[in-house]
Order: sequence, then structure tokens, then C-alpha cells
Amino acid sequence: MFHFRKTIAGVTLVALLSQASPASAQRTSDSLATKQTKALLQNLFSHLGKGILLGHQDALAYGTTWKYQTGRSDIKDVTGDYPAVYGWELGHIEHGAAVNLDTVPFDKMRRYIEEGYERGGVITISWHSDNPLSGKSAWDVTPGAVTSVLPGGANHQKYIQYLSKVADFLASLKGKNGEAIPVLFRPYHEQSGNWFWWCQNVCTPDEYKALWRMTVTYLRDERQLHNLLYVYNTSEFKDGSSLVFSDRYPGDDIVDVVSLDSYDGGDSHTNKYFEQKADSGLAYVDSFALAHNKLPAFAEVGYEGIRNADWWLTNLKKVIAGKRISYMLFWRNAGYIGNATKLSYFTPYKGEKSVPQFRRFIKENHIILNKQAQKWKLYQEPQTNKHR
Ligand code: BMA
Repeated sequence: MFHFRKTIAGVTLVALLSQASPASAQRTSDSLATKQTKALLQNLFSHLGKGILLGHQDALAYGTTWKYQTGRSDIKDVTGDYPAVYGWELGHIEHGAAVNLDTVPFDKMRRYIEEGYERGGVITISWHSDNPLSGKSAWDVTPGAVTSVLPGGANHQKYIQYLSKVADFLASLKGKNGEAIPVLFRPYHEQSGNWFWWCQNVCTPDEYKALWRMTVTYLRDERQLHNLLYVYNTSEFKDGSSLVFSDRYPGDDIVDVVSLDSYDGGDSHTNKYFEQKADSGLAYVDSFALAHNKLPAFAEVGYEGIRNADWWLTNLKKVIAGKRISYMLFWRNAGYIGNATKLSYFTPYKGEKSVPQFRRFIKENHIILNKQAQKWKLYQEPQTNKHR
């Protein structure tokens, strides 16, 4: 925040950097957050504007054409360096399953998380929980699921069991010195969509907020997990519906990061639709973050199959320009999924056609990979420097 002061002559305006607000801007929503968790948020804040950390979902588990090869990552294959942010997914943990909905074993996932953290990377976790009312997938929008899990609802106890499985996993993530690994936890994501049981078409703003608060209260207070930063997330806004973002915002006391998911799927020559929706969505998230002292992020982005190799240097470059974005996470390189005949991927892999453009994009747009993130020492308490 800038303050302006007039000189006595009333001619010159002097901008003074406020010393009061940065400290509060960097406070974790959980006042008991571990020191690494607090440091992570502060450091991500202090590096805003210096570069965007690059993230990749399931980066260490598999790539477009391989699975479970020690030390491998598609990002590393094409850039020589690991991503700075690792995304992981808990779907099916609620049933006590050994593997997630994308067949990644949770034991392996834990080791990959520890590996990424030890390398100085950032961990973010999403959760496509099955619908607790119908028993079907996260994409089942049988109405009433959210009400049914709130206190007094028929599925409340069952859902607390779901949450307890999530808590067990999050509590099991430990660094070499036994410290809890900080996690950017992003539950109930893409709330402005109409495809998950927690989306805006099947629950009211109050129900959504109550679900969020119940979740945070359980993890933070009941289970005493203090390694979590909470990421509130939306999908794109249709005209004027940014209200769906503010109406459902759970509250400054239980959110640390505000974020957008936006994918390109448009016409391979223009990709205009993506440009517009991502541009306005990011601008909105950025201004909301500023107003609420939260960290802004691009929590999911990508163009499946990268049908236009210049996408990196044109469309994506355009939408991130001029925005404050802490990190940007590309979705998973799943390869062949289901009965698909086409490979599914969101980042280049060895031999993929857009590798040169991707490398240029990284070089020319201050995109941060692991080595740079290591230098930023994200888990170390920043030195206090009043005049910084
Ligand atoms: C989706 C797709 C699915 C996957 C889900 C959870 O966007 O990638 O294949 O099951 O995310 O990771």
C-alpha cells in the first residue's frame, strides 16, 4: 500500500511504502501455523512480482509416456530442471483406499511429496472427494450433498470420517528433521462451475461457506494440523458472475490463497475464448487478493494436447502479463486415459512439438523452476528488514 504526502509547497507528492501492512499481509490464517508454513507464505508473498513458480500435477509419478521412474519428470526432461511446485490429488482417500482416483498409490505419493519438499519445492494438494450423499464420483451433482454433511445432516458423521482420512495423510507428511511439510490445501475447487457436488448450482453460498469452515475447523482445531495454507479456488467467471467468487468466499480468517483455474480448449488458431476468460479471471483474483491481503495464484491451467505450439508465447504469455501470480500449475500428463486414443498432456514432454516454445516461454517470462526456488529458501524465516 502506498501513502502519499504533500510537501509544504504542495507541489511534490512523495510515495511512502507503508511499513504497517506488509506484516499483516503475510500472516497465515492459522495463527498456530508451523514456522516453515509461516515462512512459506511470507516468502511467496515477498517474491510476488519477481517470477511465477511453475507447477505440475503428479509431476514425479508419471509423464505422458512413462510411469514411476525414479527421478524423472516431464518438465525436467524438457528443461533440465524440476518444477518449483508439485500438485497432488487425494480423491478416494476418503474411503481409506490405497491408491487415488488416478491410480497413484498414496504411499508413493507421500514419498514424492517428501522428495519435492526436500528439494525446496512447494506442495499443493487437491481433493476430488466422492459425493458423500450418492456414493458416486466428485462429478456427481445429486443435489443436497453439501447440506447432508453439515452438522445435523444425515451424512455428517460419515463425512467427518472422510475428513479424518484426509487429516491422517496430511499429518503423515514429514521432512527429514521430523517437521510437518507445509501444504497448500485446495479443497472444494472450481466452485463457480456446475460439475462437482460442492459447485454453485447445487449449494447456496452459506452452505458452501459452512462446508469450508467445518473442514478448516476440523483439520486445524480438532486435528491440530498446523502445516496447511488454505487455497480458495474458482473456475472461470461467466459475464458478471464474479459475484460467485465474493459471495462464496469463506472468510479472511480461513483462507490464505485465492486462485483461478482456467483451461484453453478453444480454437487452435485464435484461442481467444481462453485469453478473455483467463485474463478477466486473473485480473479479478489479483484485485481480490490485494483487497484481502491474500496470495493470488493460477491454481490450474493448460491446453490439453497443446494443439498450437505457439500457445506458450502468445495466448498464455498474454494472460499472465501484468498480473500478480505466485504460482501457476499445469495439469497432469496422463498419457492414454480410459479408452482415449489421443495422449492427454498439458506440458511438453521429450520430443513433443512445442518444447522450443515452452523453453523460450520459461526464459522470457520469469518462470521459476526448482533451482531458482531453492535459492529463494522458501521454508526459511525471512530476515526482518524494515527498509526492504
Ligand atoms: C481431472 C482429470 C481426471 C482426474 C481428475 C483428478 O481434471 O485429469 O482424469 O481424475 O482431474 O485428478
